[in-house]
Amino acid sequence: MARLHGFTKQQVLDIYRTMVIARKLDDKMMTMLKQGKAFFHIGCSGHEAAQLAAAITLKGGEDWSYPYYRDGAYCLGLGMTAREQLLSFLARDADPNSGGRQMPMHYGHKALRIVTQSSPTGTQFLQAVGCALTRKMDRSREIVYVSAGEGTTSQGDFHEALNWASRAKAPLIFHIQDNEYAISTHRSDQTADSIYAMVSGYRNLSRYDVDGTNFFETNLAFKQAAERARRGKGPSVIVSNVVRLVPHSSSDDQRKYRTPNALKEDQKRDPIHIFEKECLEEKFFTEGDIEKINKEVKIHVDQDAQWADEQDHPAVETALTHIYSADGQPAETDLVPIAEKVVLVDAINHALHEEMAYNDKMMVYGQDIADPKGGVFTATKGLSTAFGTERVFNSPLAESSIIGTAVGMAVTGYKPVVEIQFGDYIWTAMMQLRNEVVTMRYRSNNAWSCPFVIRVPVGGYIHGSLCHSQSIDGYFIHMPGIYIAYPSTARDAKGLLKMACRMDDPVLFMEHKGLYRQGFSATEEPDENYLLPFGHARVVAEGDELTIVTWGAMVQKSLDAIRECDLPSGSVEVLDLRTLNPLDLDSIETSLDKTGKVILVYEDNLTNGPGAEISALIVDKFFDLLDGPVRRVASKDCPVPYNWYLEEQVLPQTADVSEAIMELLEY
Ligand SMILES: Cc1ncc(C[n+]2csc(CCOP(=O)(O)OP(=O)(O)O)c2C)c(N)n1
Ligand SMILES: [Mg+2]
Repeated sequence: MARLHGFTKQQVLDIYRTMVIARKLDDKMMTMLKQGKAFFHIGCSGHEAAQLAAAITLKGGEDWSYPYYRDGAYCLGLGMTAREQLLSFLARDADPNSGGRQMPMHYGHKALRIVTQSSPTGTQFLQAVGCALTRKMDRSREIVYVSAGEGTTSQGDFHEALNWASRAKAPLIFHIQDNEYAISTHRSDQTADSIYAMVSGYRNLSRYDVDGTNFFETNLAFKQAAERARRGKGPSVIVSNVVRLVPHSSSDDQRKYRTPNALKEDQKRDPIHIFEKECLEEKFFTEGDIEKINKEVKIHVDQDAQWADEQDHPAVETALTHIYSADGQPAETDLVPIAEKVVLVDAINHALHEEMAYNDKMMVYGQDIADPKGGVFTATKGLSTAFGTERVFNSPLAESSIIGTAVGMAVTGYKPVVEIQFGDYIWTAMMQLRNEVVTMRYRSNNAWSCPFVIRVPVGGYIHGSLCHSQSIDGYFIHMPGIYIAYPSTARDAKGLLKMACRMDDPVLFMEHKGLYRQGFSATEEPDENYLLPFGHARVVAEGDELTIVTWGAMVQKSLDAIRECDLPSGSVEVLDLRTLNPLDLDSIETSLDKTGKVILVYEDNLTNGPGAEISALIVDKFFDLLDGPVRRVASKDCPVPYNWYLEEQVLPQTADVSEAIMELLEY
């Protein structure tokens, strides 16, 4: 049978038809947008050949894909239907990409293993690395596709991903679709050289620079890269040089920054015409085939668009569903002590050992966490020796890498329990956290989730200065989609961490550095079966005149303050919240019902800190129970200085709490 570059006539016709569907969908959607049926469109016109060259190399449903917003033709090539793309465009309930929750062209399809994509340029890279790492661990032949435009290679995540993928020989293909423009910014303003030149210097990384308007040339590169990845030889970068035949998006007008001539030149490189020309010359198709396919596709796209337009919108009652898993958490188990005393950091270490033994999909990584050091605070000591360096290892010194790869691992069913060495350095991972981790379940309408645990030492009182003393509570309680624990005792730390490892959603697990080895935080050690549910405060001291709501290192400060006040016993009640999400408002209500007065004591700084929110909730919900103003004792709105006399002025001290107690009692 005659073949063109190894393709049969039927295959060539199918590829052509898919390119035409992609093009006609762009046209149709723009028309519908102008009719007011939708609000956003971002097209793949000009990128079709490169994307299909990639798509036919991967197996939808077996291999994994992290496409970007311009990958419409890629998704069609993998098996997504025109109807599914139209449902997304019109934000309908049945849209498998996001159920209408995300803007159009934010692809995601569980059955095809297209992992839900968010909007930031570049966050997909590190997740794809994480996904590829577990594919390798599973000894599978599955490979991972990740794609972006050339402008996006300026993001740090891209370079972090190249580094980790190359180091680990991850089975991954990076597809950089270089249309020379990032919105209006030309490539020459992005990079010193070509993208191909820029990605040199990584061992194990293959590079290809292809004419992305030529399907056959691009496909050859993908075949080689896929074969290499499947044989465990490592990742590849394929830079396909394409043209953007449409403005950046429906909100853009490229005539403002490109000349009519330049736009005309791009039309000459239309990949569909190039494909038609070669197939006609090689007598693989006739003009009649082209005409017939174009006509048929137009009719189908019109019909599909009408069908999609008739489908239901999501029910308004569902607007708040799937922020968290509906499965809840396991119940509390009895506490059976196995040792009389354990310090908090050792309780954490033991919890990790037990959970690693319990769940063979659990992995632990972060900076310096492997033996012989076992973490800068020794929380992870012994783990890499006990469980091997495939499951417990040092990560590169890059927080976005740690969180991004964890997301990618978690979607494949693994349970990363990662460490960010200091809360003060979590900020380089903030894009992953804010726009990926916490939104994944919601934005995919419950199709995808990334349950994993982020352990992070936080807090001051250790003369750690501005960047080893920070409290991060306030930033994280602001974000729906992540559970937050902050234990003050060894017992609670063990029970909550073990629970976190078994939960179905992401968890931020804060550990106060100053409590790690404190005698007052040491407790009896619960056995391996102990699980402590989130959302249950602990009554640390009972009282009926005033309630202190607190957590972390402030629990002991509050107890010390009560002692300093020299009050009759039973005056002040202390609630240790233990988790900041969920918040145990019931326990606060019960306590306030007795005392009528409340002080919130917390280490984060005052303004917009967690106490502001809790205080607002109390005033809103329990106003009738209050006999005085809601008071806050917190850090000053100031960085934490190194000099210990200055440090004392900024962080809340026992005397600050006792003063507040006396004042409020007298109110
Ligand atoms: C982190 C981030 N910054 C800015 C944006 C806004 N933005 C969306 S697409 C884009 C240009 C991307 O260009 P390129 O990577 O070349 O891809 P192309 O659109 O050309 O295919 C920008 C700046 C964003 N989505 N995310
Ligand atoms: Mg571009």
